[in-house]
Amino acid sequence: MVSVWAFVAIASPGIVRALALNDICTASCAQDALPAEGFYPGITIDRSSVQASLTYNATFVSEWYPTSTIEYCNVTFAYSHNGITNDVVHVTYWIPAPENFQNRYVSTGGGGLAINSGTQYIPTGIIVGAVSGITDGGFGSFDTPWDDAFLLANDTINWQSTYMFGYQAHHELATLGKQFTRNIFNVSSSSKLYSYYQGCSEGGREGWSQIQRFAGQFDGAVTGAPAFRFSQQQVNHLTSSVIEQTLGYYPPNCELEKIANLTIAACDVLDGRTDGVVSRSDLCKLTFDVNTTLGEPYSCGPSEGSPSYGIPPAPAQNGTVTAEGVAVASTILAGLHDSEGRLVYVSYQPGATFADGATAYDNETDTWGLNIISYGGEFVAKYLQLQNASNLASLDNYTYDTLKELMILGMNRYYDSVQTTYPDLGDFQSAGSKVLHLHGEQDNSIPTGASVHYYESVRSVLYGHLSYNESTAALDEFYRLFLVPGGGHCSSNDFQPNGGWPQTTLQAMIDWVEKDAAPDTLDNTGEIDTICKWPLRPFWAEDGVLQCVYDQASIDTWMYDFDAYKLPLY
Ligand SMILES: *[C@@H]1O[C@H](CO)[C@@H](O)[C@H](O)[C@H]1NC(C)=O
Ligand SMILES: *[C@@H]1O[C@H](CO)[C@@H](O)[C@H](O)[C@H]1NC(C)=O
Ligand SMILES: *[C@@H]1O[C@H](CO)[C@@H](O)[C@H](O)[C@H]1NC(C)=O
Ligand SMILES: *[C@@H]1O[C@H](CO)[C@@H](O)[C@H](O)[C@H]1NC(C)=O
Ligand SMILES: *[C@@H]1O[C@H](CO)[C@@H](O)[C@H](O)[C@H]1NC(C)=O
Ligand SMILES: *[C@@H]1O[C@H](CO)[C@@H](O)[C@H](O)[C@H]1NC(C)=O
Ligand SMILES: *[C@@H]1O[C@H](CO)[C@@H](O)[C@H](O)[C@H]1NC(C)=O
Ligand SMILES: *[C@@H]1O[C@H](CO)[C@@H](O)[C@H](O)[C@H]1NC(C)=O
Ligand SMILES: *[C@@H]1O[C@H](CO)[C@@H](O)[C@H](O)[C@H]1NC(C)=O
Ligand SMILES: *[C@@H]1O[C@H](CO)[C@@H](O)[C@H](O)[C@H]1NC(C)=O
Ligand SMILES: *[C@@H]1O[C@H](CO)[C@@H](O)[C@H](O)[C@H]1NC(C)=O
Ligand SMILES: [Ca+2]
Repeated sequence: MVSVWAFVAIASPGIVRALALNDICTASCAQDALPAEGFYPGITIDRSSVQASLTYNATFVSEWYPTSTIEYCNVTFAYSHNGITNDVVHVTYWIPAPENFQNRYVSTGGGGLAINSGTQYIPTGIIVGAVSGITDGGFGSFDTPWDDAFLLANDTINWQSTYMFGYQAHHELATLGKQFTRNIFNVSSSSKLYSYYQGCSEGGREGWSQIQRFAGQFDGAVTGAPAFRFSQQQVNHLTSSVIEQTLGYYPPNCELEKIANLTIAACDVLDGRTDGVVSRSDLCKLTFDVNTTLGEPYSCGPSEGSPSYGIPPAPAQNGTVTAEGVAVASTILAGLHDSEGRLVYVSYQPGATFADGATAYDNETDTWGLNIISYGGEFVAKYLQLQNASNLASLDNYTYDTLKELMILGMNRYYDSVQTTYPDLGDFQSAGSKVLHLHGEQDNSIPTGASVHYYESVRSVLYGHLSYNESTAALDEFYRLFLVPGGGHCSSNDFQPNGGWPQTTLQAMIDWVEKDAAPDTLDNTGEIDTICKWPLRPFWAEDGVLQCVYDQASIDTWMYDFDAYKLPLY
């Protein structure tokens, strides 16, 4: 049927009036374009659920795409998996105007424990002339996060939700979305429809879940700061608190912020350019001594706290950096080690703020105490202990070894669903697919080193027999990693605003896939306009010109031997 439509369109170009978006933005048009029954075995689309609505002139502002005013048709429909009762999955596809359609499809991902980001990322597809999709994973609604659906009862995992979140929902979103795109725009099965992915944080992990399993599904994927190595990532959010508890010191938040600020001030210049940006956190790691912050005065105004981190309000604070504060900061920066001194997981780069180390002010006693970051606490309470709770009540008796054991428990339980570290990308490469992986060098929520370590796992699994330079050159053919100077978690960093954030990465990916223009650098916003490709590192020479340099000592600081595990931690 599709090819007949294409034939008609080609055979009578003079007769066919150019279609406008409102010609095709109807529920019945969308219904006609649904993938045929049986197209996706095991899935039944509810053909009566289709809704379509047109939006003109909506302006979207994001660090992930250029500010744009767009028109789009919002099509939503539901499907279910055969044999599962009460199973309803919703997908939304935004459709560009026919004159803007560029033969492309784009899936976009979520963040935190949400499988989609509402309207935050989906415009990126319309901007590049693509049909663009999001899914609700079957968790209830587009606004329902996975953790609301994860337990069927205390002690009973909803495994369907787990595999949907892990990878299945995105596979379905893309498979259905690509066919829907072909049908609505009459792209015959013999013509190429380019397909892409863009997501960051949990959305970055979702992208990798597809790359690792469905080799040719996307021609190009842009994955930012992926929340992969999921069990380590989530439990690691508790590391800073357990360090504070173990060392017996809960620093006022202002003290840790001051240590971060002093680190930025000291390390800024190491990259050759004094711009308030730590572009070389590796040189900072090699040369900066946190002890130098001892005794420095700090002062902060009152804070409102942060509900998403569970942090209560606090009054104005001042004081001087203490030896205990320095010890907490250095222990955090060293990464989690077990009781035998073996490395369990990596920390944030020096210069990143100590978000996980946030403490809670008690206005009754005028003291600072434990604050349990809910990302970590919920993972342990709900996903490991299987209790319907959104956080742990305490960290009593938690040691570094407890954290290691929890990481291993979660890794084993969720290895094939959310862990997402399968390192053999041979099939992805053979399919001709490409990935651009980026990560803020000063991310305070997902360690930058977590991304470098995965790159390193892929490199050694695929090309361990080659020299380092030969193997990174081989990876360059399909997998390129970029660390954003001073970048925060999936965005520019308030503490280093001149660092900016790359805004046109999806376009760079399109140029790579469709024009074979592989990016050696990424364009960036802000004062730093170019981002170097790993393992090259930015350095500004005396003439002020950016060079992307090879620096073995710096590269070595990004190599981790997670010797607390008996098997390789990919
Ligand atoms: C959208 O913006 C264009 C250009 O400014 C304008 O001509 C058009 O009338 C607007 N459409 C609607 C529906 O507002
Ligand atoms: C898209 O359509 C669905 C279904 O009508 C609606 O719930 C949703 O709010 C719409 N989204 C946007 C951004 O228009
Ligand atoms: C978990 O608790 C929330 C509210 O605290 C409740 O809405 C939900 O139904 C509970 N889920 C289960 C599986 O008990
Ligand atoms: C696709 O083909 C059908 C059948 O010829 C036609 O009704 C429809 O307008 C076409 N759509 C586009 C976007 O060209
Ligand atoms: C920092 O100070 C601590 C406590 O005095 C000391 O143990 C440690 O060796 C110092 N670190 C450096 C790099 O001098
Ligand atoms: C510290 O705070 C106290 C009480 O709020 C105030 O009296 C004092 O001036 C402050 N000191 C500095 C150095 O800001
Ligand atoms: C003290 O903190 C509690 C809990 O955050 C809050 O409910 C209360 O209003 C605070 N009291 C004062 C005097 O600020
Ligand atoms: C499930 O576990 C939570 C947290 O431990 C508890 O508050 C709740 O009462 C339990 N629900 C049932 C039905 O036992
Ligand atoms: C912590 O350990 C102590 C001593 O072994 C024990 O009494 C207490 O119940 C433990 N607390 C928790 C929360 O497990
Ligand atoms: C690897 O390549 C870099 C340039 O990218 C070069 O400086 C370095 O010497 C090479 N290393 C080896 C061992 O050839
Ligand atoms: C840290 O630096 C930021 C500016 O980047 C400033 O707003 C903040 O007050 C500083 N914090 C401290 C404790 O000095
Ligand atoms: Ca700098």
